[in-house]
Amino acid sequence: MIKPDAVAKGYIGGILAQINEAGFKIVAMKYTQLSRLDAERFYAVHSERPFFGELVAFMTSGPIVAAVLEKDNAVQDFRTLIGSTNPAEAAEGTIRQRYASSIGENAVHGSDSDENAAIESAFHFSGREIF
Ligand code: FUP
Repeated sequence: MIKPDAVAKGYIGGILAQINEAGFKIVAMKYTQLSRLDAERFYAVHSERPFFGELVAFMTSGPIVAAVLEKDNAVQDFRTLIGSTNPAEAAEGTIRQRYASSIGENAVHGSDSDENAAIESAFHFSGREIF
């Protein structure tokens, strides 16, 4: 996902270009906004964390871009491309270093395993929206 902060700041094009240049194929994509229930479900794993309320409020604060990306070693390579969760610790040239402003408003989400990538892909897209 390209998160509401990056969408609001006009970074969709820059982020997608960087994703393309890194060799990812976009096999599904949509511009949408998460409801409160959507965000609570998507981040259910964090429901007991102190930042959960803020995370849900932020993720529902404006539109996002959801996409499914394909590449060899996609999960690991995408996490390298986006950089650390906290942009202050993200490596030079990573998407979060370039476009994120804080650990909460960190521009992009990437799946952390192949299993979660499949779950998160099904969360956003039906089978006939994936090419
Ligand atoms: P990541 O996998 O890098 O997106 O990071 P996490 O799954 O650990 O966290 C998911 C989201 O929770 C982050 F993108 C932002 C939010 N978060 C905070 O707001 N504060 C924290 O201390 C940790 C995470």
